[in-house]
Formats: sequence, C-alpha cells, structure tokens
Amino acid sequence: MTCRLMRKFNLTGYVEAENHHFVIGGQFPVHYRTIPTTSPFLTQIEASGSQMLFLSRFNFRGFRWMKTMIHTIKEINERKDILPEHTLGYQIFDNCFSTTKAMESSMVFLTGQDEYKPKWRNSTGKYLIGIIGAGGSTMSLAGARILLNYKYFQFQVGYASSSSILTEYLNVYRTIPSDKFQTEAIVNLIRHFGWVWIGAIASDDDYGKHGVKSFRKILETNNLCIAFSETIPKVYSNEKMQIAIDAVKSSTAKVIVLYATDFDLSPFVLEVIHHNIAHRTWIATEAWITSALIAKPEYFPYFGGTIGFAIPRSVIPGLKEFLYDVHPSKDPNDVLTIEFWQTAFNCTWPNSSVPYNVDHRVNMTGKEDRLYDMSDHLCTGKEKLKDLKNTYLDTSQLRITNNVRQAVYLMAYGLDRLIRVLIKEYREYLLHPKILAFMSYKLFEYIRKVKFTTHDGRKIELNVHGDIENGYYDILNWQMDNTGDIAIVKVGEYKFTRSKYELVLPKNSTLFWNTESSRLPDSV
Ligand code: TCR
Repeated sequence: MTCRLMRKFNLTGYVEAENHHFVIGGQFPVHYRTIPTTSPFLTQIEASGSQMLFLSRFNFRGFRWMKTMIHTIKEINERKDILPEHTLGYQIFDNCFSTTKAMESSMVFLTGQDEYKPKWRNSTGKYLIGIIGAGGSTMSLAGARILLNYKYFQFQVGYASSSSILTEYLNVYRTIPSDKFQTEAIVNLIRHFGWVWIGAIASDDDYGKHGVKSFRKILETNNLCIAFSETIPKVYSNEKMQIAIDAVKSSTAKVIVLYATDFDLSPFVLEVIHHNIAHRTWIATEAWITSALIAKPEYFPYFGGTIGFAIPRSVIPGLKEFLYDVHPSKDPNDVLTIEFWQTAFNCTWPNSSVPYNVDHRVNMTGKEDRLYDMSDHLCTGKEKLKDLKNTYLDTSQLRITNNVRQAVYLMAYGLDRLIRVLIKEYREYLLHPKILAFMSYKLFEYIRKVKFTTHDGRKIELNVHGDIENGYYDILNWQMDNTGDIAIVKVGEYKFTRSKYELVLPKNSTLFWNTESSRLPDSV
C-alpha cells in the first residue's frame, strides 16, 4: 500500500481488538516519502511540469518497530504478573512519516473511519488507553494538538519523538530522552575535542529546528561559535538546497552538526557527494548515526569519520523468532506483509492487488505511475528469509526498537497498577463506561508515576513532564572494515542525569577522521 494524500481516511495497519479488554493505539512509519526533486543529479525521478511527485518507499525498520509493539503486547498478555485478569489488543497505523497521515490516524483513534465526531469508545469498540507513537517529533506534535482538544484525554508515549519542545506537552510521555540531553552531549563532545567553530544543518521541521536552536544556545553559553546554520528543505527546492550546500562548501568550519532524520537527510547527502565536498567531520544525531540509508560504503569518502550518539543497544528475547514468523500466505488481506515480501525479494505476489515495488511515483491527484512495471518474476512463497540481509530482520542493533517495547510496558504497568487499586472496590463494574471514563482520567497520572526495570536492567522513570531524565548514549564512529563495508564502531559512552554528565572516550579507542592527514580535525 502506498501513502497518498486522500480526502477519506485510508490507513494501513493492524487491528486486533475483539477478544481483548483494552486497546493500545500505535503509529509507525512503515513507509516514508522521499522528496521530489529537480536536481540534475537525481535524474531518476524528475518532476514533470507542475505536478508534485514523490516516492513512497517501504521502511523495513518501521515495519520492525510496528511488529515489536505487537510482540510486546503478546508477551504481556501471556504474563501472569501484569494485568492478570485483562488482555490488551491493538490498533496500529502506518503514518508514512507524514504529518497528514499522523493527523488522520489520530482522528481515527478518536472517531472511527467514517465519522468526524469523537466518541467515547474507540473505533474498535474498545477502550483505547493511549497511543504509542508517533515516530517523529513533528508527527507527535500534530497528534498531541489534536488529542488535547478532546475531553477524553488521550495521550501518546513516544519511542522516537525526541524534540525538547514535546516536554511542554502534558499529553506526551516518552521512552526516548529529550534532545535536550543529546544537544548537551554534542556540545560536550565538541569541547572534548577542542573544536570552536562549528556549522549546523537541520531538517526543516520541529526535530531539526528545535534541535539546532537549542544547540546554538548551548554552544554560545560555552563561548563556542556557530559558523553557519542552514536547513534542508522538506519539499525539494533546488534553490534552498544550494543555500545549504554553499554554506558547507564556503565555510572554513570543517566540523558540522547535522540534525535530521535519515529520510530527510538523503537528498542532502547526495548533493554533498555531487559537489564533491570531502574532508568534513559530520556530527550525527541519534536519528541517522546507525542509518543503513546513509552508512553506505559508496558514501564513505564523504561521510566516513562521522561521529555521534545513539540510543543504547538491547537484545530482546523472542523478538527474532517473532519477526521471522512472517509470510504473505498467512493472510491475503495483510497488505503490509505482501509488500514487505515483494520488496524484500523483488518479486510479485501472485493475484495480489498490492503494487509491486514501492518505487513508484504518486502524484498529488492520487494516481500513481509505476516507475517499474510488475516485477518479471512471481514470488513463489518459498523465498528464504534467512538468505536476506535486511534491516527488518537485523536484530543486532535494537535501539529505538527497544524504546517501542518499553513504551508498551510503561502503558501496561500503569494500567495494571490502576486496576489493582480500582478492582478492590469495583470488581464487577470495572468495564462500565463510567468507571472507564474515570480510569482514562486517572490512568494518565498512574502511567507517569510508573517505575520499572526493563528486561535488560534499565530503570525507567518519568519526571513531571513525562520525560526520562537519566540514561546514556553510545558514542559511535563510522569506520571501514577490511571487507570494505562501513563499520559503525562504538568508541565511547555518554551518561547523563538531570544535573550531571560523564563523557567516556577511552584513550585506546581508535577513531577514524575524514581529514587529509587522517588526524583529528581542528576547527578553530
Ligand atoms: N527523533 C526524531 C525521529 C527519529 C528517528 C530515529 C526516525 C529519531 N531517531 C531513528 C527514524 C530512525 C529521533 C524526531 O523527529 O524526534
């Protein structure tokens, strides 16, 4: 399924509500749009006439996040110690990493597909306890504003929405630290290496703009200087892109912070290569430091040596097996799995209406134009997942994925604690609309007060703003291994609490620098 702009809500995802007492909502970017371009370099998809074109691609990582939510809910339903007498269902949508889609699904959570009036029960007919999502700050912000307007207080638990602006929204909780910490970490890293003259590039959205704004502020309070600060347009504009490229090219600042998610960053990366801008040290935010989209060997001459912060890695028991348990023959209506299969194996699933290959053009009239016609060969169903080298199946680097898991746990623990209190008095009436209404109002408070230890020993606890305020980042550096592949190497760690930090970069960790001398760049 593709992401189109449509009048009527037309959302893709998974729902399982019927045999459960409560429903958790979810929003994940299972597709993402790459922006239309007229750049001569990107000849592949030239915009024609006045029509806006964009590419809609399947996002294997987002699909893994979505599946992780389902896996976690299943796990909780099987546990006897959390919600022993109740089970959780889910209603999950693909928001295509687009604000429009995020808003549409927020409306559907409240109203259903055909109605425009919010109602007490969610469109699944069950009580919706909250929403896991939305995957990016701009989308969470849009959703938060809609959900705030309704008297049935709905809230989100973000797993990737990290902008510091979300701290101001009472109905947004999260298991990813606010970028406030990351921005401080970046400045501390800059100080550690003795750089003083720094460039900044941000995506033109809430994530990038708030990120760079606070970066600038913290930089200045440390008497360091910003050499330039430009944005990467969200909708392709050659003119705007060239402003950013010219700033990088002409500045003497060789260390540049790039505050953007990988989807938004790709066109900029291609321009950097096109303009042959080498010998820069890019400081990555957590949103692209481990991105398979950018960490490609062919980009290494330009982006090798990138250094930045990442959410800590985790191993999730049972997840790998769950992810492998995916096959299009299981359910002919499961369009996401069919598309996953087609995209992963480059074949067409017989008799399916799911368009082959996500690299098709979709224009603003909603009509789509395939860039490629049907794949020449049909999928047999015997394709082997284990032969694939695919982001969806790669469970060696679970970072945001673990945040998704913890967001579900946070909600479940909150509900569990509240029910344990209410059940004493209202056992038989627990699911009566009046009690549920009371619950929705109380739950918010209970979830914020939940404290728990994760399967891998992390302590999760939120402050009054719904943010976590202690944790750590891995410090990663892009190097090349002896097979010519990019190795994203852990070179240090950054621990933080509200008032303290500790930056550990062991002397013996080898860093790769993209400078002529291969030595630490000086940016003074
Ligand atoms: N916060 C970004 C979105 C984002 C993301 C990611 C997207 C983050 N990390 C990793 C894809 C993959 C961090 C935001 O918009 O808040």
